[in-house]
Amino acid sequence: PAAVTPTATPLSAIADAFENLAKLLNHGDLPLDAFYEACSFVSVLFNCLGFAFKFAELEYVSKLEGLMEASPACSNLKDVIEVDVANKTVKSPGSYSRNLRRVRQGIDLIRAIFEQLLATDDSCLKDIASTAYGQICAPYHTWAVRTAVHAGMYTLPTREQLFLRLNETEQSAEKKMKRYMDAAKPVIEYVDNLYLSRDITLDW
Ligand code: 1PZ
Repeated sequence: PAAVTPTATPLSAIADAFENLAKLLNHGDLPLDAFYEACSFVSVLFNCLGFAFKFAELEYVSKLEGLMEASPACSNLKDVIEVDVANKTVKSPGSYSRNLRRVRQGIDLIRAIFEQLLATDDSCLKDIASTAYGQICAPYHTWAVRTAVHAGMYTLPTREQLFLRLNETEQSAEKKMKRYMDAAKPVIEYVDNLYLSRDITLDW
């Protein structure tokens, strides 16, 4: 009988993409195109959440596309910061560096959601997602956005439905979520250091 190869699922694609990104970190600056590609895989997660998070997807995608407009002038993420530092536009609405900060918050939010999913077997995603959102994004979001996100939390699927939609079981998802968490961590730290090394604080 032919060897059974495990089917690629959205979660394995996300874990693979971030592991490749983490490997690139060992070779110096992160290329913008590789970062963009890995961050694009995240979009499939939104499809599992339902209509209430459509606005989150549109927001995330628009920040990612805005960041990619820095190419080809900027070939890596360090150049992106350099350009905005030179133009004094690091925190300006819609700037590359601001979009990079927002995308970074998105991939960190997913890391925190996975962390919460692994920490509890709670079947209700509302508490899991609220805790992660409160830690990672809420401090930087306006009252209007926090209110909309809070309302959306009541429409989330159950944990079982989420894994089913991702074509995973509790067991198969666990490994992949851990792989993503391990790979995303150094990538997030790298992005943070791009700002910190230019004396830009991360309180926004
Ligand atoms: C399985 C559990 C799922 C939980 C889902 C939790 C989703 C939280 C969604 C947060 C939506 C925030 C939408 C709007 C944010 C805006 O305030 C900022 C504005 O940035 P500015 O224009 O001031 O520079 N936009 C962003 O931060 C863009 C990225 C937000 C989306 C991150 C979502 C990450 C992935 C969620 C998991 C699928």
